[in-house]
Amino acid sequence: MGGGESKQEPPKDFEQPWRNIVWNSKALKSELSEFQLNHPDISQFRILLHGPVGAGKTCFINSVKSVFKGRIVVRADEETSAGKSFTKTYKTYQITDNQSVTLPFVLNDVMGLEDREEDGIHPNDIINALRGHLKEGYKFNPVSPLTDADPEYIHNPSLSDKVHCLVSVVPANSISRMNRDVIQKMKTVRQEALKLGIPHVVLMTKVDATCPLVEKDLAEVYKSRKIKEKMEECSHRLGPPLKCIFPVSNYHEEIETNEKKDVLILIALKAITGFVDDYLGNI
Ligand SMILES: Nc1nc2c(ncn2[C@@H]2O[C@H](COP(=O)(O)OP(=O)(O)OP(=O)(O)O)[C@@H](O)[C@H]2O)c(=O)[nH]1
Ligand SMILES: [Mg+2]
Repeated sequence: MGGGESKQEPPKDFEQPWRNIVWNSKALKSELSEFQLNHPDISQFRILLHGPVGAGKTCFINSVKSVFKGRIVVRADEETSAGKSFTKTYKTYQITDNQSVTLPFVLNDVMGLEDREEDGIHPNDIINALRGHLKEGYKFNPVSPLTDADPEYIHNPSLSDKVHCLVSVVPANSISRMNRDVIQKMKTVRQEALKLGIPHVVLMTKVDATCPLVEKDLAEVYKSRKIKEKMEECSHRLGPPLKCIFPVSNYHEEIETNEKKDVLILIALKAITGFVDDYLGNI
């Protein structure tokens, strides 16, 4: 849709939102904090975020922390300038709410993907993470992914070392321009997740920077044609069906949290939790 990008054209919207959203974060938050895992071996499930450099992976982790704390949290390091991946090590983030209750999931952040072979995380290291072979603090090396000959390699990962949901983080405003090699790397990782039976979700970030309607009012996100087109593009380019794709807008400039951003993030987390529940029920 080359011509669709023209700034002159007024954005078209649907009369009715195509997903029904109740803009109330409170119920979603308690549902998630009270969620009980249906597996005896783990008390928390692991969500792995990957995607191109600057997609908003680290920003999403801080956003999730902010949603549950009810204030802006800046813990995981974000970077404002595009370019080389800012995140360099494998790190697990716990989420706690404002009552200091720990949520039943953890988030893992990895180095970003780049188009050049020798830059960015090697897809084999994302696969290593999926399978539970990476130790906390592992430093990514783009040219040489971890192998089983390495002393750092976890040979017999427990269920809690492994990843229970793969999340691809893709910016809505650059999905069309995303390099074919990056897409290919993401597809390879998706195939591995499917082979392992691990659910795969796409978080489409930066919807605020993609459609003027949405920039003005985030509640318009499911009325915007442009956002739906971008979600369809994610589906075509990466593989997952639309029902596994969730638009979000991260906290990146605000000094307070707001209901609409919270709800979109919580809806994505609720869907992930449901998919993981199904997955754990089957292993
Ligand atoms: N407008 C807007 N900007 C965002 C959003 N999410 C992230 N950003 C900005 O995008 C930039 C990159 O975000 P990061 O979270 O550091 O990206 P990353 O995916 O962790 O990148 P690497 O660690 O370098 O691979 C930051 O300047 C954020 O402020 C969003 O939803 N909307
Ligand atoms: Mg990062």
